[in-house]
Amino acid sequence: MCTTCGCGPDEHHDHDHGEGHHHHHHEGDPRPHVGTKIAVETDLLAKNRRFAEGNRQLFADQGVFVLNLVSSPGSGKTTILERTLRDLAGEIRSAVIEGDQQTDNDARRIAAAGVPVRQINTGAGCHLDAHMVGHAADHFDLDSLDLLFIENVGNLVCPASFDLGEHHKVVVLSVTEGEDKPLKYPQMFHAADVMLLNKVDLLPHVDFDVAKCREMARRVNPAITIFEVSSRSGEGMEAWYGWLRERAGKSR
Ligand SMILES: Nc1nc2c(ncn2[C@@H]2O[C@H](COP(=O)(O)OP(=O)(O)O)[C@@H](O)[C@H]2O)c(=O)[nH]1
Ligand SMILES: [Mg+2]
Repeated sequence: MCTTCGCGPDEHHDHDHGEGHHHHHHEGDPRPHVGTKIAVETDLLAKNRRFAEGNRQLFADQGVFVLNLVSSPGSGKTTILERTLRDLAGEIRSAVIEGDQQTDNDARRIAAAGVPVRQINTGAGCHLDAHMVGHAADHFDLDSLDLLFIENVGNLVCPASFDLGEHHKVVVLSVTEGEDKPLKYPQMFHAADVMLLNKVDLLPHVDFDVAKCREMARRVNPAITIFEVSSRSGEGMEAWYGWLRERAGKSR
């Protein structure tokens, strides 16, 4: 969880990092004591975990494989989804939950790919939580789905702490972001089981050391599965689809 904003599952607070009015704090002292903060965080995460367990049970009962896509903004989560959904259409029955602070731009892109989609706008919130996802999932006929993607809010920090009841977190890192991100955001790369190294079509134009990046990702998470992909050229996507096919698709 983000220890600066103390973000939690039910808080839709405005917080700013400058001249800040912390509406949700006590008068006088604008910040809670550290001990209070830790207690609040523990409570929020415990509550989230209970909702996540509910989701996990629901997904298991309905036989749907659920992936939580996380990354910084612009790494290519939506583009990867668009291509994956088009390429696997007629083979794996999929749906998408789209998380963003504002707009339904991504939901419209997914809908254009012919797949059922629900948008969650988090407002000031910097991550999806299990309660929001449970409500969004209610809108699908889960029993008729093989695969549910959740595109999280673009943020390499806070979504790492929030279990949504998914089977795996899939972290997307693009080659324009620098190979050191796994070491800078270790919680996220530790929480993810898969890393999609995206935009490899741009490698000739950027200083990005793929071998170093793999090594850094493995340093924080020795078991992480890595695919090098381009959702633009399609390079490497087949290996990712193979991984998906092995896990989703109860119809076959
Ligand atoms: N060159 C290149 N651009 C990409 C690739 N994947 C995504 N993009 C571009 O990166 C930008 C952000 O992509 P988007 O999917 O919206 O990222 P998101 O914020 O993580 O959902 C868009 O302009 C995409 O066209 C890729 O594999 N190669
Ligand atoms: Mg997106």
